[in-house]
Amino acid sequence: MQSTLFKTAALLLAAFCTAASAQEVTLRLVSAFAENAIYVQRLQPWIQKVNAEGKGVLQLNFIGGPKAIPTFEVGNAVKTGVVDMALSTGAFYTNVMPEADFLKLTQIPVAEQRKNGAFEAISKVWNEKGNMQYLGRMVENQPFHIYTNKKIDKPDLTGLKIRITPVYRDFFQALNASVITTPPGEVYTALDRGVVDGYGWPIGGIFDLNWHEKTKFRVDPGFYDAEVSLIMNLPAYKKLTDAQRAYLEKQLLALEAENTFWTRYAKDETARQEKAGIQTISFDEATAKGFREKAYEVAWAGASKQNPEVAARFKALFGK
Ligand code: 173
Ligand code: 173
Repeated sequence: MQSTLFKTAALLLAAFCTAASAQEVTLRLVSAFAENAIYVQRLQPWIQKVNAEGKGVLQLNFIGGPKAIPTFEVGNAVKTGVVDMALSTGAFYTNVMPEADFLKLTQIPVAEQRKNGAFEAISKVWNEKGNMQYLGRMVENQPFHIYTNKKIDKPDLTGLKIRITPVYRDFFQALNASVITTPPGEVYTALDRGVVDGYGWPIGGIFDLNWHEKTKFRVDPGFYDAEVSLIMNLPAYKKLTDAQRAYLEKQLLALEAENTFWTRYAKDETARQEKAGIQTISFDEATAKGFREKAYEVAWAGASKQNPEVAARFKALFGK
């Protein structure tokens, strides 16, 4: 009698647990940037918050950085559902869709992109071409720069070997550089061995992997805006319940609301570079203006070549 009661209770408990866990989903998340990169450092507390507040609804399981999945393979892992979610920049998954790299060309904050239709336009392309949901952008106000060990006195990289990703390719080639694509994890070694004379990177983050030890100059002004976003496998996203999707959305908006950090960080990192002895190379006003204009011109021309229809749609929505 007692054992029957026990069995019934155990069965009921098991059924309850199944029902409860059907409402809680655990998503596997990787990062295309190494775990000590600033972007991942800032993602960690958010993951903890999502998990603390999302008990019984949604949990995130952070798998790791490029050691788990190499930087340039993260996009495909999301597309095919090997992982559910990733922190990446579009330049790392142009192998999935060349349009991914267009996001560096936004000149308005993500909050505004959500209002003016840009975010929706991006989402549509990510759904259709990447089998992905574009979730949210966690980095903005981080312009890219040229960092070099050879002094230049005009915007001309003739004779310089520069480490790039797709972000910089068209522009640096237009400046006559010879270019080598590497993930961030290989930059230090490339500098150390003299394989490259310099590299492209945003204003912040060069201290995270000690690149400052191998960097003499930063070229001003910066150009574009580093885009680092969360992306998700589309079938996994569609499988979420309404409550799970709403919860995720709420947390993504909270993450984006923290983006005011980046303006301050850009200022701090600029000062830190100066303190570390990195000299600024700058041009006269007209040359600087031409340099920035050329950066955008060349990039939009490249985008139009990749996908004229999407480039035109984005360009109309990404500008100030
Ligand atoms: O892959 C990396 O090594 C990486 O993303 C990175 C970049 C800068 C600082 C630290 C890590
Ligand atoms: O690796 C890179 O230089 C790059 O493309 C990038 C993009 C966004 C943020 C940081 C780096």
